Amino acid sequence: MNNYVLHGYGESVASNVVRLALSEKQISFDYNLVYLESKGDHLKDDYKKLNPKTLIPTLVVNNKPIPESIDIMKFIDNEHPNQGISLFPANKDEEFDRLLDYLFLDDKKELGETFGTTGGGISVPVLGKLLSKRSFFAVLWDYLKNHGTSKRKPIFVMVRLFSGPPPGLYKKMMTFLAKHLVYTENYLNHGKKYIYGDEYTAADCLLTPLLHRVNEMRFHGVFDGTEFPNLSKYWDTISSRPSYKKGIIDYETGEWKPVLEDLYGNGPNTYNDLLWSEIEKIK
Ligand SMILES: N[C@@H](CCC(=O)N[C@@H](CS)C(=O)NCC(=O)O)C(=O)O
Repeated sequence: MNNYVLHGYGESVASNVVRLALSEKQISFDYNLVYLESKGDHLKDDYKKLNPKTLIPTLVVNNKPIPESIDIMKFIDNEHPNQGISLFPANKDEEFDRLLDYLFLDDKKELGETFGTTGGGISVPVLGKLLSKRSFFAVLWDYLKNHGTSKRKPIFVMVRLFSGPPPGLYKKMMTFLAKHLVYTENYLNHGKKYIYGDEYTAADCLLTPLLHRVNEMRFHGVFDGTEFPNLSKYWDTISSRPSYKKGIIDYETGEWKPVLEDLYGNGPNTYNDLLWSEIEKIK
C-alpha cells in the first residue's frame, strides 16, 4: 500500500494534471476511480467528506485529503524536492504564477475566461451525453442537493436538459478557444522547449491536458504544423514524454470514446469550421 491515494477520473483535465505531475515526480500511488457525470460518485457523502466542493481530484496523504490540483502539485514538490523534476522552479518569477493562473481550471472563474476554464467548456457535448445516462430528475435532484460548488449546479442541470451544450454556449466556447490557442501559439514564440522555459514544470502539467482535450474533442488541424507551428512542436514534445502515456492515456475509462464516436463518427468536431473561422478573424 502506498502513502498516497489519488481520487480521480480518467478523462478529467484536473485529474490528468495531477497524474502527470505524479508521473514526472516518479511517485507511486493508489488510485480510486470516481465516476463523474454517468454515475455521480463525486456527489456521494463519502467523497464529499474528502472534497467538500465535490470536485476531483483529491490526493489523500495518510488519511489527510488535499483537494485542488495546484495545491497537490505544490505538496508533492515540497515533499520530494530531489525526486523527478522540479514542478515549481526555484528561480520562478511572477510570470510563472500568472501562467499557472491562466492554465488552471479555476472553479471560481467563468467558463472560457482563461484557457484552463475553456478546457471544461469544450467538453460539454460529452458531459451532456454522459449525464443523459441518468434521468433528468435524478440529475436535477442529485446536483441541486449534493453538488458542493453552487456555480456549477445550474450549468449541469441545463447540460442534462439539452443532453449537451445549451443553445449558444458552444459557439461562445469556439470564440474563447480560438483566442486561447492563438495566445498560446504567440506565447511560444519565446522559442523555449516548454511553456515556461527549457524545463518541464507545473505549467506544462496544466497545459498538456488542455491540449489533449482539444485533440480528444476532435478539433482538427491544430497540431499538424500548418497554422500553429509552435503549438504543433510543443505538442510533439510533451506527448512524447513517458508521463503523457503514464498519466493520461493509461487512465482512460473508456466512457468517452463511444460517446465521441456517436457525436462525430470518424470526423472532426461539428464546430471545427467555426473554430477555424474564429481563429482566422484574430490571427
Ligand atoms: N480547481 C479544481 C477544479 C477541479 C474540477 O473542476 N474538476 C472537474 C473535473 S476536470 C470536476 O470535478 N467536475 C465534476 C463536477 O463539477 O461535477 C482543481 O484544479 O482541482
